Amino acid sequence: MEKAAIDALLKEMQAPTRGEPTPRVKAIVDRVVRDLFHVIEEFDVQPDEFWTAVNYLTEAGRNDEYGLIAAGLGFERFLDVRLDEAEAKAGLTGGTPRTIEGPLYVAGAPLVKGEGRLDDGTEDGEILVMHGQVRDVDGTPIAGAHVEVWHANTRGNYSFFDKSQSAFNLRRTIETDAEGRYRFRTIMPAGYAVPPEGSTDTLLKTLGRHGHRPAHIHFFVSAPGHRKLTTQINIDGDPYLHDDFAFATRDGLIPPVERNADPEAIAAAGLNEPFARIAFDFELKREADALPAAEVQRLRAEAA
Ligand code: MBD
Ligand code: FE
Repeated sequence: MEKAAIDALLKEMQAPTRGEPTPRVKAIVDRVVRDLFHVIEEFDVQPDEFWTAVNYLTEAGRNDEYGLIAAGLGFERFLDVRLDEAEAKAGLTGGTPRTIEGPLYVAGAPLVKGEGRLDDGTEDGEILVMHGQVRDVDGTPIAGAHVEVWHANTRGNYSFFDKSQSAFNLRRTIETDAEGRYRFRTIMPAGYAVPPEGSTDTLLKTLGRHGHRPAHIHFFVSAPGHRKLTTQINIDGDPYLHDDFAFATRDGLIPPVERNADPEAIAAAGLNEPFARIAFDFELKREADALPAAEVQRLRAEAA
């Protein structure tokens, strides 16, 4: 088909026939449909192939995998790059780098003050102690900041989505103390892999890709007057550290892991076996006018 003939067809199809369209949504939908028409033409997509794609999308929705697909195809990372650019243009620089939220946050985790334990003690993992300070970009500590933390267990599974784990296992909100400090004890997470034979796995395999993430810990860090930070740290040494299917690894988010087997250090930490320790400080940018919100609205799981 001639391009002009496609566009003539589209013009007819996209003319409003009832009521007032919502201009932004109409402009975007019209553009996406137009681009897809041209893709079908350019690749000579056959009806069977088109309906295979529709069925794929239907099943991906039924499997609740769009969050995974958005991460795996790089959309979530792209949105981060755009937010970074908007902040840089507004003169907001410095601070801890953001990186993607992913689809596995659950709202409503217990709040603890200063420090807490994330694991429920049922799993025999390597003990990890992580601690640090929340500061603004000038280095001033922020007392009362909220550090929301969530991560996978030793099998790479997240509580709530993995019904074998207790409620809010490996999930807490920690409020920083008077010096802006937080500290938690947990177990070392393992890397994540997309559900085998699921929609994302099928797609990635077809694209010649894998669905693995390096071991990581997620954070939302928030305080009044500051840009909400969505970020993660990666566990150094993971084989997928620079081969993340979700493109979330960033310089500045790979803190050293200190392994401690010295009896005195173990006793000083109030433990009775060797442990790993990560020190990591968060720096929040100050909020500014006329910037896209750093707090992203999306459908999230919520547990009581
Ligand atoms: C995860 O644990 C994750 O963090 C992302 C981004 C995607 C899938 C699983
Ligand atoms: Fe994750």
